[in-house]
Amino acid sequence: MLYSLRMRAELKGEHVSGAERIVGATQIEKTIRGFIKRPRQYDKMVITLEKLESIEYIPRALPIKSYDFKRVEEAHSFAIQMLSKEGINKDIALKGLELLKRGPSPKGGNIRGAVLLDVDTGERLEPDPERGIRTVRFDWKNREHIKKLLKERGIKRFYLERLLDALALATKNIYCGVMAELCWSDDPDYTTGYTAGKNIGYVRIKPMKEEEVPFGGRVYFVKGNSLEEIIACLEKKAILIEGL
Ligand code: PML
Repeated sequence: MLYSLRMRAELKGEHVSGAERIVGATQIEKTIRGFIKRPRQYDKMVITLEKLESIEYIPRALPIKSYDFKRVEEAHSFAIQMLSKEGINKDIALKGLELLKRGPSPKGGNIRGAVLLDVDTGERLEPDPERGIRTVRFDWKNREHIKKLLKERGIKRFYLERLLDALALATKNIYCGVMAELCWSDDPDYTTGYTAGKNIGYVRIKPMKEEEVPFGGRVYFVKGNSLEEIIACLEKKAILIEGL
C-alpha cells in the first residue's frame, strides 16, 4: 500500500514551505521527521497523510538542461524563447513573467498554488487566484537512486532537493496536459528557475530573479478548453516517476 504525504507550512499567515512524497507504510514516520525540519521558520504546519487507491507510472522524467546567464533580463529573454518552442506567444509569456516578478496574488505577493494562464486569451483560469492550483500526489519511485544519478551528473548539494522536487512536479504537469510551465522560487536565496514542456524538456535557467527578491511561483500555460481534465489530473491523479 502506498500513501501520499504532504506538508505545508506558514509564518504569520504566509506560505513558507511545502513538500510532497509518496511512500510505503514503513517510510511514513521518517518522512514526517524530514518535513518538520524543512522550513527554516514557521508558526503553523499542516501534514496530510492519505492512502492511495491507484497509481500511474511515468517511465522517464523530462530531460534536464541547464543554462546560466549574467543578467536576469537575458535569462528572461531565453525563457520567452523556450516557451515559444511550446507554442506560447511572447505576450502571454511576458504576462507569466510579470506575474512571478511581483508574486501572483491579485493583491501582490506569493500564492501557495500555481497560476493557470490561458494560452489563447492570457486570462487567469484558476477558480481561486489567491490559492492557485496545486500539483499534488507525485514522487519518484526510488528517490534515493535518482538523487545519486543527479549527483553523478554533477548537480551540487545546494540544488539537489529542489531540483528533485521541481523536476518530478514539472514532469507530472506536462503529463497532465499543461502545455508549458514557468517557475522560479519565492525563496530570496534561490535564483534558479525553469521552463518546462514536452519539446524543450526541463530547462533550468539562472538567474531568473535578483538575489533577495522574495517573490516567485509557478505559471502553467494551458488550453482553456481542457481545463477541467487538467485540474483533475494535477490535483487527484497519483503519479510515480521511474527514471531519468
Ligand atoms: C532547480 O532546478 O534548481 C529548481 C528550480 C525551481 C525551484 C522552485 C522552488 O523550489 O520553489
